[in-house]
Amino acid sequence: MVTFEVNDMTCGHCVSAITKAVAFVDPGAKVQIDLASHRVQVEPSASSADVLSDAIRVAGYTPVEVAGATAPAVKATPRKGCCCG
Ligand SMILES: [Cu+2]
Repeated sequence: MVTFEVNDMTCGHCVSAITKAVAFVDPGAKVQIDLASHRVQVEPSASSADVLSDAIRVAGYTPVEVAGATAPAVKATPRKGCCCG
């Protein structure tokens, strides 16, 4: 399990962009995103943390790898009216 903190991930659009970016480099990866805490957790199937980090960066975000973190079990509530992108 690789965990990133992505502080410029602000809405559902960002979540899907990051999900797609990860799926592009590693289609078999499991992605779990908690928007409220800006955490992206990936269970890679055929990639490394570096590859995933690059993919998120290329999608336009700034991932910071979090070592040994456990994301809280909080449900993400997308905010309305996000003006990102
Ligand atoms: Cu967004």
